[in-house]
Amino acid sequence: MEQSAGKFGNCVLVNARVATMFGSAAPYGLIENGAVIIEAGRVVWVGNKSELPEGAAKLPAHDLDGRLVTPALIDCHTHIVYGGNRAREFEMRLEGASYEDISKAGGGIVSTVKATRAASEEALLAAALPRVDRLIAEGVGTIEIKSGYGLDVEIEMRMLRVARRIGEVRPINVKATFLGAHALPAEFSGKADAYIDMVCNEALPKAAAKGLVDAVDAFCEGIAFSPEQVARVFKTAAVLGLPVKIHAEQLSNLGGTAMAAGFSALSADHLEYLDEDGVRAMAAANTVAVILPGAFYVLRETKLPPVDLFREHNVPVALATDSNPGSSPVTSLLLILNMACTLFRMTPEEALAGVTCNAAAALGLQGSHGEIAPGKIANLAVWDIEHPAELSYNIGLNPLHMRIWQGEVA
Ligand code: DI6
Ligand code: FE
Repeated sequence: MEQSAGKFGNCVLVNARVATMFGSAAPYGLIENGAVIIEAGRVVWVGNKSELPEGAAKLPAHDLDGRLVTPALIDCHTHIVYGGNRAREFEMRLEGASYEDISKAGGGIVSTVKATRAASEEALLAAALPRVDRLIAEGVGTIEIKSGYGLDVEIEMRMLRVARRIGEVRPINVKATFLGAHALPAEFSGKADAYIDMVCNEALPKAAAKGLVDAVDAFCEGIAFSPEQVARVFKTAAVLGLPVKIHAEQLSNLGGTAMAAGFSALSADHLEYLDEDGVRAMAAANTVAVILPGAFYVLRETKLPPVDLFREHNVPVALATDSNPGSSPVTSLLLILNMACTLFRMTPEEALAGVTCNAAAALGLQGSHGEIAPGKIANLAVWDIEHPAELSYNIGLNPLHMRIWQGEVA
């Protein structure tokens, strides 16, 4: 069956293998000989074809020829809007330059801030769209996009407007996250607390007042901000009624994750250096662990995130591209599935949960996204494969047959 883009309408999908990622005791919530009823852009029924409700016979049926259906994928941590690129820095590192040499030569995150500030809103959008399109082509239906390369009031808002516009010009839901506390801009050198004052008193309230912010993130690290500084940003978020997330324990253990759990953070991200107390704090706060194998790979890290502790304490684990010009120039979420299995020893089932149900929870979308279940938005991916493990196993193969977004083929 080939469908051109457009309205699918109310229908029933039949002859499908459905990895619901919910409910049943079967791995992947898999239903063989499955059927899915879609009405008004939502899933209203999923189950075995032999148990279809009577009214289903009146709906147009689409035969999926035995293909595998999963929830549309969710990339829950990206920095996909930015100016320039850092390919020259990549070359310099391979030629033996240290991160410090590169910073002195004007490279690193500072160079992306410079290029992002110099770019117009149109230019930032034009640069981001091909990257977003790569994700859509792999069945991604929801993406989180962070600011954090403006580091001043106006450019942070420009980045967030671009994030919003991506959701208007492409068939994808966008969650926009304010990451003003990502790095210290040169003009605040030696004055990190004054910069945090600016973020709390000006940048974040202004961006929130314009409706540009769905969540607030911060980079808690020796090279970025302390847990105390990040807590100030989170207090401002709480006053504004916005949920928080954190980049923490990526290069060292500063206790940022436990601090963020105290603010009921939706997620804590990276987490290579997290200890068991931090994992316990996450479990108590229902905070999702977002682990990012792209950055681990590019930075040639050796310290693994504590995947066994997440399992032991039932902390849900999500995966994302962390798409950014420095530590993870990655625009393939399928590649991330393979990396999570190969580098972090996750199972293919855990990996798929990491880009569906658990990624939804990392964005506060567990009520509407990430599973194929009655009442959920009909965001689905139809794949030319037999078993869901193939999504993690293949490298560089994109078996997407069709993406259904809000009940439409898109
Ligand atoms: N952690 C990262 O890995 C990226 N940001 C962050 O907080 C790096 C961003 C960059 O190098 O441009
Ligand atoms: Fe990141």
